[in-house]
Parts: sequence; structure tokens; C-alpha cells
Amino acid sequence: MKRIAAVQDISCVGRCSLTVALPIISAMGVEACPLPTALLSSHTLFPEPYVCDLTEMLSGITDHWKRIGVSFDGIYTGYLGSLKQLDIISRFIDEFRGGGFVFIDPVMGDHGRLYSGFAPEYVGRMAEFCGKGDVIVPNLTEACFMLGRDYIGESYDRDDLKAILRGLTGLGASKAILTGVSMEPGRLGAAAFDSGSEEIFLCMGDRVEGSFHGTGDIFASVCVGALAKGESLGQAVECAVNFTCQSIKMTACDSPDRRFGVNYEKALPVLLNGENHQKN
Ligand code: PXL
Repeated sequence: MKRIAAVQDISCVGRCSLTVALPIISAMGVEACPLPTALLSSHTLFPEPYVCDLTEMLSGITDHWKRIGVSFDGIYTGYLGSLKQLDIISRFIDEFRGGGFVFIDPVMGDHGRLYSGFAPEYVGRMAEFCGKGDVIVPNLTEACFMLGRDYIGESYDRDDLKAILRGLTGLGASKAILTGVSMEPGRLGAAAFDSGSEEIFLCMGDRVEGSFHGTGDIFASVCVGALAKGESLGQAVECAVNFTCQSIKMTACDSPDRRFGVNYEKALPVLLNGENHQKN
């Protein structure tokens, strides 16, 4: 069985980061080992969460992993809370990447703004950190910020996307996936780019109006599971768009408070049965 390390916070309430990564990756038949970077009572869209920073614990965990000789087929990093953690996780990647893939979700903002708690300096350091990745998966906000350009909003064409994707692979990873892409009304999805073949792959699902928190982490987790199982970049993106879309549809007519995240639990059977390649 393939084994990956999932490096990000655990937010107890609000379905994001480890509380979605572990079940989703496990459901796909891949062992997911958490390296928790912080413990929060909820994610930061709720006011004033209790936060326990776990930076000081990280070396205790990873030193033990070295002693027991554990290795990973992939390393997946998500929300990391500080510049210090970027340095520590950067060293973790150097020590543990072996022949596995490194998948970086540069979680730091959305809708043209940084999440609370991130200083502008974090953006440049995250762009540098992305150079450690084989695959990076920013949303449009994170991509524009890392490339030092204004947030592109909703008006762009295929050439704009190609320029952004080329710029992203210029940061050092050979593959980039841009999330939150919409090229026509009623459709939303992702664009993937492989700098080796220069090919762009667009995958769209039905757009459900509104903003759904945690969907970036759901998308990234499915991609990681699929890549760990040896699927191609295009297959991974298709699988992730379909599952994210289904999770949103399971939620749209339910909980009105979007901060609690989407009902991905109801869509999990699709991953368990490996039936996730049908088109939306
Ligand atoms: O879903 C991204 C995310 C992860 N972890 C924490 C967050 C957020 C987004 O706000 O606050 C703690």
C-alpha cells in the first residue's frame, strides 16, 4: 500500500486541512500519516479560534520517524502557519522525499485576499517553498500573489491561464494545477499544466453558486490520493473536480452556514468504490 505524509494543521471544526485529508486519502486506499503543524479549535474564518502551535513538536516526530526508518511515497503540504514552519517543513522534505512526489498546496488566501494571520512576507517565502514541489496547486488568488501580479478576478482567457501556469512552473515544480477556474457561466473547475509537454488540461464541473469553505483542501487531497496510486495528472484532476463537485452538491441544499465546510462525507462512497471518473 502507498503511504503519504500529510503536513498541515488540524482544525477541529470547519472541515478543512487534516480533517478532510485523512479520510479522503484513506478512502482512496492510500495510507495517510499526519504531521500536524498546529491544533485549532476551528479554522480561522470563525472568530478567535483557540490555537496551539505545534512547531516545537515537529522535530520530535520527524526524528522518531528517522529512527524507525519510515519512508513515504509522497509528501503533501497544506496550510502552514508561519515562516519558521516553512523552513522546518522544507528541511523535512529534503530528508524524507526519497523517490516520492512532493505536492504543495500553498494555502494562504482566496477571493483576492490573504487569510487572516498571513503577513505579505509569507507570499514570497511560499513562492520559494513551492520550488521544492513536483506538483503545486494554488487557487487563482495564491497564484497571482506568488507571481507578483494583481488578482485576476473572473475575467481571463486561455492565454492568461497559460501565462499563469507557465509562471507557476517557473517557480520550480514541473506541474501546476490552478483551482477555482471558470471559463463559462455555470462551470467551475481546474486547469493543469505540465511544463514537460507544455500541455494544458482543463476540467470543469457544474458550478453551484456561493463560496464553499474547505473545498481547496478536498480537491488537493483527492489529487494526492490519485497521484499516489499512480494516476496521471489529468486523471487526478478529473477525479478531484468530480469529487469536489459532488461534495458541494451534497451541501448546497443543507447547512446554511458555509463556514462548516461541505458534506464530503456523503460523497466518500464514490471514492471507496473507485467510481469517480464519470463526468459531471
Ligand atoms: O482550508 C484552508 C485552511 C486550513 N487551515 C486553517 C484555515 C484555512 C482557511 O482559512 O484557517 C487553519
